[in-house]
Amino acid sequence: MSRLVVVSNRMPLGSNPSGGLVVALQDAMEKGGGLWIGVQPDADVLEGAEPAGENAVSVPGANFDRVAAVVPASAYDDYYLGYANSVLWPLCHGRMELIEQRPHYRAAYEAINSRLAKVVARFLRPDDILWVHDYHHLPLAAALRAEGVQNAIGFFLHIPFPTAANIHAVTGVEDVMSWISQYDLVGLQTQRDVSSAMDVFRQFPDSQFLMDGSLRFRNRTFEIKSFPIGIDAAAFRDIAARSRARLAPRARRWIIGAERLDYSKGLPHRLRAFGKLLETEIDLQGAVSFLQIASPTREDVQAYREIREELEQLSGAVNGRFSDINYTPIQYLNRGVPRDRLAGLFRQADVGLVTPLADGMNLVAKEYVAAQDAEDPGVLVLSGFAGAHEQLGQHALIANPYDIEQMARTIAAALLMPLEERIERHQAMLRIVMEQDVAWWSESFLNALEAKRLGSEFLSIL
Ligand code: GDG
Repeated sequence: MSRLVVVSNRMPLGSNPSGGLVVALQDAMEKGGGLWIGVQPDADVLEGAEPAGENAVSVPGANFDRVAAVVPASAYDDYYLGYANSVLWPLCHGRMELIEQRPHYRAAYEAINSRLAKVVARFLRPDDILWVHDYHHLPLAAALRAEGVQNAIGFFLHIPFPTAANIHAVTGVEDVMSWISQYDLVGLQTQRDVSSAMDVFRQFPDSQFLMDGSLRFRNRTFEIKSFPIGIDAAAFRDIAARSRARLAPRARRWIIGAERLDYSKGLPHRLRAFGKLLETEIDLQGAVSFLQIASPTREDVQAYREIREELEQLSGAVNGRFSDINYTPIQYLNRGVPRDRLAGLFRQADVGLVTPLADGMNLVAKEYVAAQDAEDPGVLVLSGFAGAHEQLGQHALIANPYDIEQMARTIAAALLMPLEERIERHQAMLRIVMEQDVAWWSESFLNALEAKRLGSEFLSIL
């Protein structure tokens, strides 16, 4: 078993890191003795960090090794808020009008990845397999190859792959293709993303589609496949069942939504649909409330400040119109809540609204399903634009965020659904969420990557 080296922008911190990815990789890391490498702006203090050579610190205290590449804070902002979140994020989510391209963003993005590559290369052993995560690190394999690294390198993109038309919004698109081709295995969330990626490569004469399903771009052969990410479903179900969180008053019907306050999540559309529901279904006034948890994120980016204002205005307008002395239609929280509380709230809510405009997977959809009481489950309302639609779309109620009235009617149908149908749909979804959980996801990816490593080792013996 080779050692697993994971690279992601943020490294799991604390002595008992509990994020989904950490849980998923825990096993693999414990077996081979894992190493996790992240990026750290030099202005932030990392508690317990110890110097680990040039531009790096190590953070002891977890049951795998942790190293952070230390980078100048100003370059970090241009890389993280700039290129990653003002160019790549809107590009991948099809929000072209929000792209803000500046030459120094791109320069910082490449420079930080080169600097990170130097740190990674220093800690790497010849047999390690590397798994790089997300759009912050597209050029990392190219930078590692420039350092002479020949290890198998896998990449997983957590967000949608840009379409063949949209990709041209990014300056230097062939460089991006060439970055991607330096990985051995590229994992995407859905078949739809794989099709987009194939369409993108097909546009370039330097691409060749090989018989075994792999792709050749210039002198590199690699593979692009879908590996839909899952959640730690059994654990989430238990947390939800044990949680003491209560929606009050209990006599009322409850709809829930929870996400980072991101423009990709379709929150304004959802608030409008809820307003439309109360307007058209008069009986529901006073009888149903909507709890929307929207945790703040990337607030230094203009587009995020704007959507926050829009949501405050919209929720205020609906509440102003439909509130009564003992009734608040929308409870809008612009802050996060603890995980066990969130799980308990999911379990109590009659309807879970997951209606993004674009989303790689959307774990909330899966968590809502896992959290339900199987004997009296709530209804998942899902948009076709969430990656989760590929796995759950047959059994959820489908809402189109671009059709407010249709979405309002779908929420009404969810509230009216008889117990038998709720149980049937929930059972089907729960089976998928439990079977294709986060361990299944990481094992499938790592097995495929390991096969690549053994394949190229075999070829080098010949
Ligand atoms: C990216 C992709 C892809 C949300 N509010 C609170 C809270 N959360 C938790 C949820 C869930 C996680 O955050 C959000 O995950 P999502 O998948 O829904 O969305 P992104 O953050 O955009 O994640 C996405 C994912 O990567 C994985 O590949 O699915 O498509 O965009 O776990 O429960 N957690 C707590 N309080 C909150 O208020 N504790």
